[in-house]
Amino acid sequence: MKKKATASRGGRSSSGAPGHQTLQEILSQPATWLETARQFEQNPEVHRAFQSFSHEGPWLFVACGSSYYLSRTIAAQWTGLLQVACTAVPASELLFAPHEVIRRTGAQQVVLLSRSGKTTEVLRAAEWLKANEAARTLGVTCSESSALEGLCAQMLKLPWADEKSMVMTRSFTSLLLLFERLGANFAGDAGLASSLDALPKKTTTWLSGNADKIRALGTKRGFADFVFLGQGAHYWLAQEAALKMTEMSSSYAQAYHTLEFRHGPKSIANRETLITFLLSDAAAAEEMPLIGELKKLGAATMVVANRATPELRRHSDLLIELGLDEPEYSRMALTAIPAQLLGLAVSLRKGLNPDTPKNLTRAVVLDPKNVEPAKRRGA
Ligand code: F1P
Repeated sequence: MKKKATASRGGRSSSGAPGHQTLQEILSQPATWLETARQFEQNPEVHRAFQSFSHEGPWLFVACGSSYYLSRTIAAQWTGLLQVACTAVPASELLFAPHEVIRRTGAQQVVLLSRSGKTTEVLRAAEWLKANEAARTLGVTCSESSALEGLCAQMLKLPWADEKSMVMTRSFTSLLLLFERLGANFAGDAGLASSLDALPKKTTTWLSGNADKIRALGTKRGFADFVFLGQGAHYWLAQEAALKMTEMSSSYAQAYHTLEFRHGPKSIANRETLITFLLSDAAAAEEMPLIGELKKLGAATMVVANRATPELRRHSDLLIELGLDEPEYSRMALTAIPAQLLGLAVSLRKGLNPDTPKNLTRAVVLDPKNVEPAKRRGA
């Protein structure tokens, strides 16, 4: 039998067993969300950060990696919730085509989102915006102090949501929930705000009934590659899920709009492929037949749905039911958790350590001598 790779290949996390830190951070999400809600309600710093921003748009989010997919998820929700133009770009896009991005988005309010507050591309984007007085800027980070602070008009910090591990898990969902709360406030949607209040307790119950099932799927069977599918805002959670799987387990993972998968990528479906569906209320009826089609091609399927149906049970190797009465927006943070647990399990099965993934660092900080200083318009 092939000798199992030793965990030492991935290095040991400071807290002992490989993946221990990441697992604790994943399981701490309900408590972290409660603290986020408390801070949103009671912390004057949080209120001050938002005071000079209006619910009128257009809004632009600028970020990298998981923070970019988080920004896209928020922007997709706010466009519907606030009925304003709201989008997100990778920081590098603003760097290399600033006038095109500002003109295309009409952005007057820009959120620069960086867990570390150290990512060079985000800092350079903030420098350009400041040098060109291009928009009102809000820096958002989980670091107590960072270079981002001096570059933005307002700062919002969530240190309680930061991770020690490399990959973003609770910081991703806590930031998402904070902006969902802000969106609910801006929209005067008390129903959404109260449904967000219910989430931490329901997620604690959900974790006790589902975390082990998801980890078992990733532990028991080896897969050559992973696909994550979603429509609308769920597409951006699918992108984040694919990034989690790649970061934690050094596996091949791709994300598509669910129905786009038929238009070519479907050719990879086989026994060694695990395809995860993040079903959305709007598209579920049309996404459902694709699950059966891919099962017929031999692929394994994990389906994350709010409510189970006999048909979903029939076509899912693992059907994960959220089971919440809350509106879809407030289910998004919970929808992000299955991929976090799956990535952790696959990483450990491969003898890696998701606390300290291969080739990666917590933030991409580039050597200053290779970085162009921000230029003023026409300079
Ligand atoms: C952005 C980021 C992370 C990624 C990795 C490298 O970091 O791309 O999303 O998981 O940690 O950095 P940040 O700007 O949000 O700190």
